[in-house]
Amino acid sequence: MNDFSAKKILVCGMARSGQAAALTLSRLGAAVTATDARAEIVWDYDPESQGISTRLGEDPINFITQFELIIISPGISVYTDFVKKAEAAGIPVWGETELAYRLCPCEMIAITGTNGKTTVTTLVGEILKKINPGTVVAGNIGVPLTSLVEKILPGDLVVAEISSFQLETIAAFRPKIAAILNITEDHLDRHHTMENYIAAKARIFENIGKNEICVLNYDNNITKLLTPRGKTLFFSTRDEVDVFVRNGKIFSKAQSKNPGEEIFIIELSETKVLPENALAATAIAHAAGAPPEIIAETLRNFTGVEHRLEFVGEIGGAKFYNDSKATNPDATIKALEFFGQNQSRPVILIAGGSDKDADFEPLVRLFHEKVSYAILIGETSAQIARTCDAQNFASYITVASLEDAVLSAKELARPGDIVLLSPACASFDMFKNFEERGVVFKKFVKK
Ligand code: UMA
Repeated sequence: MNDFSAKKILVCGMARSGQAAALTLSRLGAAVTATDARAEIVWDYDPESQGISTRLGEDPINFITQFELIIISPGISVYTDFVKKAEAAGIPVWGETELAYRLCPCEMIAITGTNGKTTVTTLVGEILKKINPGTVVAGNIGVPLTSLVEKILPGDLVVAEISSFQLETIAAFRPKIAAILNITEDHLDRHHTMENYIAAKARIFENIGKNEICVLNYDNNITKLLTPRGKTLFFSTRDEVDVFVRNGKIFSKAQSKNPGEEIFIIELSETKVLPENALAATAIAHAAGAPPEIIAETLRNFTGVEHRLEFVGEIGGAKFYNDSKATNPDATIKALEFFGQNQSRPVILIAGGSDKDADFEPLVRLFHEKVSYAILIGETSAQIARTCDAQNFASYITVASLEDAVLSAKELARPGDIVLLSPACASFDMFKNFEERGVVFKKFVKK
């Protein structure tokens, strides 16, 4: 179904994705109804003047069967009763990503993974913009792709960050290059089991044929074992696979016409990007046709993304970093390992936030070696504290707010220390999203 004119469509969830989907569908001539569990919505436009009907503050279960197609936002679980009812009635339920894919006139590169997605998507976008100025970066990175599809031309290229929530509701979605950067425990409150989470991620390859490219991390126990239908390219910091490190240098065979030909890309010491992310971006961009010198130049000049190991400022000789985007334990482990490489002194860590059923034990095990003080905040602070007790890590305190955490860190820090906000948890207990948490942290540090 790619012709939406006169179709009765219900768009669920009126935040960024839903508003973009409703507006685009209405412009395409569909009879759109927009719904949200919330009665109060901050609109980017006036729905009425765009011909969009609204049913707010209601459960769509009572009217869902009146529609021919349901579009849901990534924030709505596929286990929700109204979604199940629509499926049982045979009504197609797509995510906003599936809709965007169907409307997108150009080829797409899709990037998923538990961690590193935003950095790698940004990097790949930066590299490919240099060979195709019509490259568009969108998706889970914060810009719903449906909001851009009307302006995209057939010769353009979309580089999309795609989450497991978005992959749960695809149907025909078929990118030209698809990558899974890594899979570690996350979002178990939504997916319930690791098996479901892995299955959702693996759907990025669901419709891929033998001419499409699948990029996978060979260092990750889960992605290493995936066997998609397409041409598979592995990257690894340890093994000499398709894109690999030898003597501190990245080499790629991703474009090799002659079997086994290894192309030198860059010395790892020339870039601030984490090796795993640099390798992933190299594999994807090289497979997409980017020349080695453009990949190297971009990696060399890349200063990072906001809320990801972002340097904020210095107080009394201690350096404060914002890693608010670390919304699961593995992301925080990666941040601690990053500072461990460059810094002999352990870091003062601010962690905790809203609960996603995460297991904090692997993270807390690292504290003895990498953390001098843990300052705990939010809904999960008691759970992390119990894990510290069980692991005999006594150097932690619990505080009531992020502002108190910054003040405590300032008291504890000595010149040369690193203070790192890397929460290992989502932000929804105290903030609208991780972006707001990062912005508030930066504001307190500057204050
Ligand atoms: N809602 C209902 N009924 C429900 C549940 C929710 O009506 O049962 C409504 C809420 O009231 C709200 C809307 O649905 O109005 C929620 O929408 P949303 O959470 O999908 O918000 P968007 O602004 O559209 O953001 C989504 C992604 N959000 C999530 O996946 C939770 C954003 O990723 C993404 O940037 C954006 O689309 C653009 O593509 C955020 C995220 O946290 C950053 N992603 C997770 C992550 O990276 O770990 C997956």
